[in-house]
Amino acid sequence: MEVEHRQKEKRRRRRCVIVGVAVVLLVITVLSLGLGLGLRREKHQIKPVFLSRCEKFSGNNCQKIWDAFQQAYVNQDPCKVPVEAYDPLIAAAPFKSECNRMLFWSKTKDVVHDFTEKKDCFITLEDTLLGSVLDGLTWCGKEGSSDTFTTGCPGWTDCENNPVRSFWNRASAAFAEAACGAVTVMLNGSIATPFHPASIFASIEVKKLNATRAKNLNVVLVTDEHIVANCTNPSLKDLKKELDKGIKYNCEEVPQSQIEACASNPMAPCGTCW
Ligand code: DVN
Repeated sequence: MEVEHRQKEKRRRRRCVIVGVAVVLLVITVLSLGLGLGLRREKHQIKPVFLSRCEKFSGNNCQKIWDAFQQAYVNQDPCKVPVEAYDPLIAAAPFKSECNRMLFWSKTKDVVHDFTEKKDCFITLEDTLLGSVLDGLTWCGKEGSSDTFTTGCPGWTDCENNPVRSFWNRASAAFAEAACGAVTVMLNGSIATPFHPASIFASIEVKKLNATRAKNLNVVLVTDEHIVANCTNPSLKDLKKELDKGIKYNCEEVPQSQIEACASNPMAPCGTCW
């Protein structure tokens, strides 16, 4: 009886040890998987990308521009970087007023950049020094650290004042403030609300167009075979109403195929694509 009881007790202890070891192993596996999946903030090399993209634009002190960039978010809570944090960066690499050449867009990113890559007629924010240097990148800092991280950063909608979103909001405002002469925007005619109030174009850029510099706003409503919105769309009436008094409004529906064909035709002069 006594012997049987001791053996039972031994077996129970052994089971406890095995379960304990299994739990520890499981915790270690989950933790290392989590770290591998990017839950930890990692230092990656954003600086070489920044500098090499910047050097493609001649006549700039790229190290000075990098320093101005970094000071906006380094050693900060990545959900508490306000748009104003990038004021020194915009001052270090200001946008030029390229009259009649500035092109805005909303929900038409691919068609617009395909067009500006092939034809040297228009300039989007992403064709400028700051826009092209930071296009497609993610970055953030951390309190108590002077490093730049590229993983584990808050996403676009995780918190409003994240370093990436604040940068694009600040840069978009400065780019629109510099807009001059005839300004163009490509909007998407395949969605119900081409001028959406939550977009950067509607919430920031349109509000910064100033009639002392910008004289016209030409809307190019890009359509495909499924036209959902045309120039009579109610959201475009809102756009017209929101413009600074003195800026003339115009809207044209243009098939995407026409824009693509024109972009690919080296003989087509600027300004004849629509
Ligand atoms: O005129 C352009 C240009 O100047 C730019 O800075 O702002 C204007 C375009 O912004 P938009 O009007 O908000 O247009 P979209 O198409 O709604 O959004 C543009 C971009 O902002 C997206 O392509 C996203 O960038 P990404 O992911 O391709 O690097 C980004 N974005 C906007 N809302 C987002 C978002 N990314 C993630 N989540 C969101 N909710």
